[in-house]
Amino acid sequence: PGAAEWKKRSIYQVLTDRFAKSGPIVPETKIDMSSRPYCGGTWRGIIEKLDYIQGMGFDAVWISPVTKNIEEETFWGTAYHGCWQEDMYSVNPHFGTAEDLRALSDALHARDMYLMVDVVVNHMASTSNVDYSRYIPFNDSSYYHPKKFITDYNDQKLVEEGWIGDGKVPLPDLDTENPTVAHTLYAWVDALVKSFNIDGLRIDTVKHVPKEFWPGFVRAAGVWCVGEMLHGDPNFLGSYQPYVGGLLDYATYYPLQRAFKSRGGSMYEITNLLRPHYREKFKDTQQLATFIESHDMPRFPKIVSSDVAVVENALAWTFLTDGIPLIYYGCEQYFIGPPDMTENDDQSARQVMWDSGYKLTLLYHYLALLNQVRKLSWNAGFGTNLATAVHTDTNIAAIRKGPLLMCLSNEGSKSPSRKVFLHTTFPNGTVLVDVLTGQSIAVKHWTTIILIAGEPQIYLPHSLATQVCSEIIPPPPPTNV
Ligand code: ABC
Ligand code: CA
Repeated sequence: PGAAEWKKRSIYQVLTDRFAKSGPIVPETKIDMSSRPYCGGTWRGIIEKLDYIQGMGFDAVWISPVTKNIEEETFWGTAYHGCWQEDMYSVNPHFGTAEDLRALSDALHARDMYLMVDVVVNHMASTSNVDYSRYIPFNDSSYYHPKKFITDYNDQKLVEEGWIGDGKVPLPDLDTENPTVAHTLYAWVDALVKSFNIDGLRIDTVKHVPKEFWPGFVRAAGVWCVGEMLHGDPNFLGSYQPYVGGLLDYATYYPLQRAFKSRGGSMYEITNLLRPHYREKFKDTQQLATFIESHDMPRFPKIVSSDVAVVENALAWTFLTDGIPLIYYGCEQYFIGPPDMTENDDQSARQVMWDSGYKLTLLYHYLALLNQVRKLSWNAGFGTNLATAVHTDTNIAAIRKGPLLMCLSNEGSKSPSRKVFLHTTFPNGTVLVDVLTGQSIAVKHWTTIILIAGEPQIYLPHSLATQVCSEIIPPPPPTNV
């Protein structure tokens, strides 16, 4: 599948090791997470939880890298995240067999869901002494850049040729400028996609490989790819889009946090992202994956706000603007991270999911609703119209996208009711229904909208709103009156 198919979808990201074990849930003694161990999640485990994922309306699942990793226990723990590659032609036995991975692919396809696999081509991984002979297929130092760690992330040549990691776990950097290396990687990805029937790839460390490498790689993959570039600058991010296609939208990630940060956040942070001169930095904003959480950062409730009303507003933005919604497992379980973790600890968002009991929480139903709204409106103009702001102030943003109008607030559940006067851009007399509460408004030249308890409002024209399945509509929010 290509970009056009992926744009209509929404992605649920799991860490394979942490999401689900297969078989009956047996109570276990608390795992000691300090050694960063493999916790036992598998591809079979994911298969058993597809009802849970699909029940939220997701139609694509992103899993951890699948290749065999180094087995050692290092200073930074084990390779449970899958990014420490050793043998690119074998699968990681901790996650299952090649047959299990194929079974996951088949199980997804039987539900019309897509499989997205994380791939790493920038580096392999090692313990302190690098032994090149153990790598498959790049078993000689001549396939790598000389060992030199990246000390300055603003030095682009060093970012491309230097090594990630440190003396304890160096990540030997592949010489992707060497045509033999490049062509071997192209052949590798072609075979990987075909042998597991993969529908899309998440590409690790895109900015660590020269741009020119990527078009050949994406072509060889033959499926839509979304690249990871941990970089908040939209100009830099946008400059890679012609080479990769899809990108994880880190340029939105940081403004979103600032907008929703309790006290002091401004909604101009996000409506600015909808202005033409901002969009021009990107070839196609509909190929940006929009997210509030990832496995590399602490959870949104930890660094931004744990007020559910605020989380709901941020999620509405994720689903109902132009990018492809991307949700990291556990968001719907209100995961915040272990209390003893500091804000820069990348382990804090990697809890095991089975502790949650996979409950059908309010947020679970809310995500299902967002997915449904997006799907229902897609052909009614949502897919072809870009989002535009019709009102912005410090605390409120109202955004129109095709048939949809949403009002977002960053004030939180403790805030008093707020009245806004909007020029909605819908024709006078249009009846819009808030799918969260069922309340309707009739559009006038200036329409009054009342926001209660910091909750988002998501309006659709009456005919579309009535198609939103009522049983997934969460109970109305608590009011302060
Ligand atoms: C382990 C430990 C860490 C320890 C580290 C040395 O070793 O867990 O606690 O600090 C995998 C694992 C990690 C593991 C690493 C290294 O491997 O998941 O747990 O860390 O062994 C991708 C993946 C990530 C994966 C790898 C490696 C790469 O998403 O899960 O990590 O395969 C850089 C890369 C980025 C990479 C990230 C981890 O490191 O560019 O691709 N992610 C600046 C730089 C970024 C840099 C970032 C963090 O710092 O510009 O390039 O990311 O070091 C914004 C700015 C950004 C700035 C951020 C922090 O602030 O705009 O530029 O990012 O405002
Ligand atoms: Ca590199």
